[in-house]
Amino acid sequence: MPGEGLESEFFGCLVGAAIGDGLGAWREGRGIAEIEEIEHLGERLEQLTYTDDTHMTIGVAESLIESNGFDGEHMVQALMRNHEAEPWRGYGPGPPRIFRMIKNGESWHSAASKIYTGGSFGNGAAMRVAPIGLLYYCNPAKLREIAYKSSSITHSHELGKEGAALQAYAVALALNMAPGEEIDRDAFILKLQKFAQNQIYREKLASMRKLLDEQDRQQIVVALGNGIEASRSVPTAIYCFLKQPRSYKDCIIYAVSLGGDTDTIASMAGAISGAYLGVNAIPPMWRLKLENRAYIEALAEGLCQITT
Ligand code: F2R
Ligand code: MG
Ligand code: MG
Repeated sequence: MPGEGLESEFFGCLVGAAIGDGLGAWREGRGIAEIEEIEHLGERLEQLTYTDDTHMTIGVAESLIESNGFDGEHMVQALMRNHEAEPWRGYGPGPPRIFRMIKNGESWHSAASKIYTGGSFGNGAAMRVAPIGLLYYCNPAKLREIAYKSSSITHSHELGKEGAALQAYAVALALNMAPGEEIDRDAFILKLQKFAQNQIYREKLASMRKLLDEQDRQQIVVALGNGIEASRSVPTAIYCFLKQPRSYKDCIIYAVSLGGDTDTIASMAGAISGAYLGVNAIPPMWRLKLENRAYIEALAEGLCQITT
């Protein structure tokens, strides 16, 4: 187990994302819940079993490590191999269709644009992008380039790619702050606003400032969303982190309490919170229950090694 510093934050990011996924999976597709109900859920579950969010994050991390950076062809193969081994992880409809097309001879460069109108704007690229936020945390231009390229394997719509880039950048911003450093939430939002290239995301980020003191969770869902679309879940995940920046546990419980795409929103919020606070801020009760934790930590270590 790492002490403090960068390695702890890499571990915190990947473990934090997987725990958010494993807890949120129990409420995916359901409505807003009482905070106490989610606290109780986190206590009574014996194992935190992850879903497609973490399964695909693992594929992205494996590929980055094995390729010592981004290699599109390699990442496609890693994502396809993992899906083939465990197709029951609750994948969205799009990626398995794309994997089938590629298996049948379609180029991975064009397959994603053949589903939906203009490609997918689902949150499937954003939910797996944390390793890219970690690896390129010092270089926002490269981070955007690789977030876009990795998204376009399955999510070629502008909103899908931009959601992934924003989520990766939020992870990078969190990693760049010291855990003990008081977070300036307005400055954090402003950096994201400047980075965002799409008006929908810019407007959501702008509205986030006024919502930081809002207590009515229904109002948060109305304003930011809790859906499967990247534009209705990435800003919400960033908001959950900013709502509870000093406590990983409170951040995750808040995210799951919002209902909707809870595994994905809690996973993305957990990646940001874990990158900021480090792995030691994650309750041991949850860490010990996480399925495949040793492997996820080994991937975090591998990413840290190729970054530094
Ligand atoms: N699949 C799920 N949850 C369903 C239930 C799981 C259940 N518990 C189980 O165990 O089986 N969750 C996962 O899917 C989400 C990520 O989805 P992804 O990878 O983005 O999929 P897709 O198909 O690309 O997009 C999702 C939906 O968005 C709509 N959509 C996207 N682009 C569109 C476009 N251009 N036009 C119209 N609609 C578009 C479609 O409805 C897609 O199906 C995560 O929540 C993950 O946890
Ligand atoms: Mg999922
Ligand atoms: Mg989900």
